[in-house]
Amino acid sequence: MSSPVKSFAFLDLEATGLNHDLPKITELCLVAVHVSSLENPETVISEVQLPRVLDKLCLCVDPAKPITKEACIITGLSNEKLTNCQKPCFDLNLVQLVKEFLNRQAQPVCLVAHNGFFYDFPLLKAEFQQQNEELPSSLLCLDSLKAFRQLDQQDSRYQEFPKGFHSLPGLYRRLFGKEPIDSHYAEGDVLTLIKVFMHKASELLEMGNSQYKRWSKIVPMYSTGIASKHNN
Ligand code: DCM
Ligand code: MG
Ligand code: MG
Repeated sequence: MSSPVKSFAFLDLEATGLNHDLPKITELCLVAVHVSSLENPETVISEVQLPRVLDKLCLCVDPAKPITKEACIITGLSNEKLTNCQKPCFDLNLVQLVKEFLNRQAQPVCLVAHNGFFYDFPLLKAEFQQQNEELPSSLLCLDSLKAFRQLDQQDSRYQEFPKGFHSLPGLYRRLFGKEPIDSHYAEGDVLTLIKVFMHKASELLEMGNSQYKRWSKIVPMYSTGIASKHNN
């Protein structure tokens, strides 16, 4: 069965904290890959290589909100560093960049993020909403955490999964027998995600339509104005 999706745009966001912190984005990375690169991956000594043709967008963002201590430690991004480097906030220019980046890809495009249905997509949608902006409703979304979990549930070798079994570092360690590089850096997490996705690409692509959600069905993590009201 040929894939209805022509491009996969792998996404990772770093932010000021977790859902209950009403986070604001501190870093965004999108890496777009054509479906043909996933269907016919290049290998060197039987190791799957990242596609040669990929588009990358990676940007730091001033969140205009305090970054929690935990987020600061794991991402290495502090309010001070982002201010010193004069990074702009999540503004209309960034909205335009993301839109144009996705427009350049062969259509239809599917965003892929690990735990995306719970964290990255609702957060991105909340940021867009604060700019009174939207992504095209035809855009598709896939949560690789949900997809990997579903694949393993069909595998009779597994009865139940230990904690962290389907986390991004957990999957990477299991598939590659080593630690992922640059965890909690948006680009590092995206490249790790592409590598684990490529490892199971044929199975993941075969799961097909049941895995995709339309962007229009994603509910923003919080409504406009709430995160900035809690700034202090
Ligand atoms: N995050 C957090 N505390 C954690 C894990 C994540 O505050 N223990 C927040 C900050 C990260 C964001 O989630 O920037 C995205 O996580 P990840 O780096 O796993 O993509
Ligand atoms: Mg992430
Ligand atoms: Mg990350």
